[in-house]
Amino acid sequence: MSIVSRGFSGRRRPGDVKLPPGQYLETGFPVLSAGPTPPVKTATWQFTIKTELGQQHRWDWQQFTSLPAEQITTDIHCVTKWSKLGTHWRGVSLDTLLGGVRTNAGYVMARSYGGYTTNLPLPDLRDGKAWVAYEYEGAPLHPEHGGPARLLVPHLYFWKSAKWVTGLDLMTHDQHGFWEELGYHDYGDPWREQRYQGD
Ligand SMILES: Nc1nc2c(c(=O)[nH]1)N[C@H]1C(S)=C(S)[C@@H](COP(=O)(O)O)O[C@H]1N2
Ligand SMILES: [Mo]
Repeated sequence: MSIVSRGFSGRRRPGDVKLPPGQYLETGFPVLSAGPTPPVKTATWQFTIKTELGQQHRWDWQQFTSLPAEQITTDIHCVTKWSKLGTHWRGVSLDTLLGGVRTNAGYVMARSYGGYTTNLPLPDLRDGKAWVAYEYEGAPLHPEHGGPARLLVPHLYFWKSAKWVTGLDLMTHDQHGFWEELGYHDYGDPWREQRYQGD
């Protein structure tokens, strides 16, 4: 048995924060959008999971917000090098949304209102690792940050967390989304500093 001290409380203090390589600590919440904020109304909002066989699973806002939701506390890491620690969200787990979906797909293309896309391996959306989030710090998600709802996949760089998400297309073969097509990394693990293709 060791008698090494584990710190005062186990809580993180500014001095012992561990950030992924090349990242700095951000206390604000920068807005990063490749285009204008699309107007998305909850009255017409839809979220659709489409399987590789073309089967569609669709929720409107009422149905979506009636699903069991979770509180998420997580760090987020943007490829432009800011990281934000301990952010609080409320959202529906992708495990819940994928629960009734039969698929053999290995990949997903997330699609957003406004046309943004980003690709992810399907396993990265399962097992408590990803949500469709609709609250941030106790308030409805602000439109600039992806409201009414955005993907939240905090273990990957934040460009994978599609704002204004409206669907997931399940794919048997990987394809590039918007930033991936422009040279960003296919996977985007901040701890392995996978910023660009080839990293
Ligand atoms: N639809 C959409 N989602 C998007 C983006 C975007 O331009 N459009 N930018 C991505 C990038 S590069 C980042 S860092 C985060 C920024 O989220 P924020 O504006 O809430 O900080 O959203 C990601 N999701
Ligand atoms: Mo980003």
